[in-house]
Amino acid sequence: KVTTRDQLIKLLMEHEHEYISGQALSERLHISRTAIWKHMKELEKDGYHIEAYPKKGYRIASPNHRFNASTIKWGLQTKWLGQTVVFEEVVDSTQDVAHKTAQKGAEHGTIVVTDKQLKGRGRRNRIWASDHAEGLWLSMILRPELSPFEASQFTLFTAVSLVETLQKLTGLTIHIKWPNDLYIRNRKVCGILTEMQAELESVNYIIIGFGLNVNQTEDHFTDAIRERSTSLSLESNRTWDRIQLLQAILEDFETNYYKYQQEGFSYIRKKWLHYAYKLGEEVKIITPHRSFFGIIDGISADGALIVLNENGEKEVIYSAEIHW
Ligand code: BT5
Repeated sequence: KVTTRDQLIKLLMEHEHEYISGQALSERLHISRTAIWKHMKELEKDGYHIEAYPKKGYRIASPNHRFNASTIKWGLQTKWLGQTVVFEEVVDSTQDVAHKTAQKGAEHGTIVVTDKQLKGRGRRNRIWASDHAEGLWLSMILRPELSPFEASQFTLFTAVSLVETLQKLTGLTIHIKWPNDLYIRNRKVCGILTEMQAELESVNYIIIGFGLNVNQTEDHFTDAIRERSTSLSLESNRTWDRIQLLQAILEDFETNYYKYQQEGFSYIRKKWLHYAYKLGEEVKIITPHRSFFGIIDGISADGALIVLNENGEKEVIYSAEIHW
């Protein structure tokens, strides 16, 4: 249900660069000017910075309004994803908070969001640089009907959903590097980390974390990763409102989730191949057992990587690092 407050926020966001009069707002929303004024006070309390001038009207002063549970939820058009938000300004890792929250019985769709992580992590305990409030660092708690071996498909699904939203919003061209990276040109802009709690047969819950570089400048990246990393801002020469991005990501993810459930992984696979990075090209593949050069041929019906090895034979790879 869209509340008056949601509509008000939407109107203000649409008129981000101009003032909109109390009279105009009151006519559009069918409430009194006093009611508008009260709403503005509430918005301010929850972190929006509103400018108000007697003859001009109202305006949201900074598009990068404060990031917290209520600003994330306001105007969010989802049924379950992100309807419960755990927000902390600083955490070690949203994945750890999400595991604890899930173990306490958090419902499907609960998200854990932060401004800064002190111990953000990637796969195999690699470091995910996120000790500043310029990106989106979050974990989603999902409780799908799933067997453990299907969980890796969720990473690919998340990648596809993220690419679609980000391309739509930013106009940038984004590719997916198997299994869990989003790339713009030759640089990583986002990484996804899927973890789960499972029995032999069934998944109790899965936690999908992603880190998306949004407003970083080059200075935000350490020497070790600067050459290989980028942010939406660096690629588009503008800053992005993290809340608008996050809301769009959650809304699309929820819509795609239904399609994925109805149509199965084949639906995701087709899209994934469309966005795949280095498809048909030679890369270096490092598996736990060996490393070799091969050509990326695609992904299998269950999401494993298919490569053509040195002898031109097809190999199915479940776990590997890809380099070039
Ligand atoms: C990933 O791992 O790419 C998964 C990253 C998931 C991060 C999210 S943030 C919210 C949630 N909470 C967490 O603690 N984690 C998740 P992997 O494929 O292993 O890649 C890690 C590698 O990416 C590092 O070794 C660096 O080379 C590089 N890297 C680290 N920080 C980066 C950044 N901010 N941008 C681009 N590349 C980065």
